[in-house]
Amino acid sequence: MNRLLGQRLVIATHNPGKLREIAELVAPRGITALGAAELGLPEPEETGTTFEANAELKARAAATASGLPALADDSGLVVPALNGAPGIYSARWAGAARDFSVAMAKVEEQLAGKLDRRAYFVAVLALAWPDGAVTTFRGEAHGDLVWPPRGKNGFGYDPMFRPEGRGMTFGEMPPAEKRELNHRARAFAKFEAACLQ
Ligand code: ITT
Repeated sequence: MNRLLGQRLVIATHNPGKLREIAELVAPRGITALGAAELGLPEPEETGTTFEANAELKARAAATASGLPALADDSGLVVPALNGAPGIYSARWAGAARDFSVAMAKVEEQLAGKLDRRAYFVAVLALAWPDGAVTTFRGEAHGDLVWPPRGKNGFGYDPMFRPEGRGMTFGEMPPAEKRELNHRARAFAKFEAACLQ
């Protein structure tokens, strides 16, 4: 049942890069996307210990505050050779200034001397309703890390992440090519299959 058709949907993120990507995914579906910042919604503290828990708490907070269905994204870069770091702390590694050149340099510094440069992005989308019901959808994109960072497209860790089988980093790819391959679009495809048919 498509309860979302013709609805307004809050995109419960304060990250402009995510908002742009999610709004582009939602646009063709006849849904009006509203950003959390434009609605003046507060940014909840991410107290969860998993991507799922943090996505749920952000979606719930936005749905409760706005009285509308809300879609939140919790995501991050997982590096197995760093025991999964930065993982759910991916935004926090960039510090209060959200400087991802600093966060990427930190990843590279910790990888020094390690041969295993594999990494993957995770995105968990949570859809919450004002009555408290929540569903989550997970997508992943696997690849490896290059140094120095390359390209100015995308956001966050994109300039150092090269998806499997491609020569270009997400930072070098045109947005349409990142859309075919990325974790957020993969999670969105599951959300679409479950909620927008
Ligand atoms: P909201 O909580 O308001 O959505 P945030 O940036 O704090 O914004 P997260 O806690 O989910 O969101 O942090 C995820 C971080 O992981 C994000 O800041 C990016 O740096 C990184 N990240 C997630 N998806 C990415 C992508 O597609 N490309 C590059 N980096 C990404």
